[in-house]
Amino acid sequence: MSGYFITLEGIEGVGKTTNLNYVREYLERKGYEVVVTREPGGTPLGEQLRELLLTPRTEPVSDMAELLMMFAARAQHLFAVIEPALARGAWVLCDRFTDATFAYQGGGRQLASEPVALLERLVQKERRPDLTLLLDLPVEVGLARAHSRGVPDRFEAERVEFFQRVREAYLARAEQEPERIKVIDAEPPLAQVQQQIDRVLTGLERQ
Ligand code: T5A
Repeated sequence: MSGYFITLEGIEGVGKTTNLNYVREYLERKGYEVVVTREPGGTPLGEQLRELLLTPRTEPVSDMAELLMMFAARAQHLFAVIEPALARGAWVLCDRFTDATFAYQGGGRQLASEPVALLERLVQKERRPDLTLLLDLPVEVGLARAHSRGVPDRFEAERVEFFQRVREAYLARAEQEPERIKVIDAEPPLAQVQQQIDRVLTGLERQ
């Protein structure tokens, strides 16, 4: 029996981490084994790469170096965590995955989708998420939530226009893949956001 791979996506401060825990509790109540993980990260090597990627630095970082580090972390994550968990039938809940690379490196950094798609095929072969919850809200609202937590990381320090491009790239992907990517309006109070998530998860059980 193969497991089920769910990812949560969205710009800074949309509530991915908050709602990941909500989805985990929902699935655990149903009796599933749930593996919760994140990108970049999810393995000791991946967490070290995350630290390198998120720490603000004076040295300019090439967009290509950033892209390759994201996929280096992802290759290790697939090898050590995601594929083994899916192979034993677990549900994998991942805070960000390759849609984030299309959105941040493809859209935000303006590398376009071709190099991302190339690495996606190389690193992931056929593996894609079964379901993606794209939490969406206006950039200003997300950044205000994220900034209320303190010192911005290397991405959070980007300009508003960067996150506008990221959001647009996410929404464009959702339009291209409406079956997999479910857009959730993340602006209302949490209870209303979670009602929308409930509807998607209930739909899964009926399949
Ligand atoms: N990245 C990642 C790439 O560039 N390429 C890639 O391929 C990948 C995988 C990772 C960074 O790496 C980049 C993108 C990112 O910049 P991260 O920590 O995973 O960083 O991502 P962040 O977006 O920075 O995580 P945040 O913690 O900022 O955002 P979350 O998880 O979306 O938000 P959360 O749940 O922590 O909530 C933020 C605050 O809002 C409140 C929460 O209580 C919390 O205080 N909140 C709400 N408030 C009111 N109403 C609601 N509905 C709320 N929902 C949450």
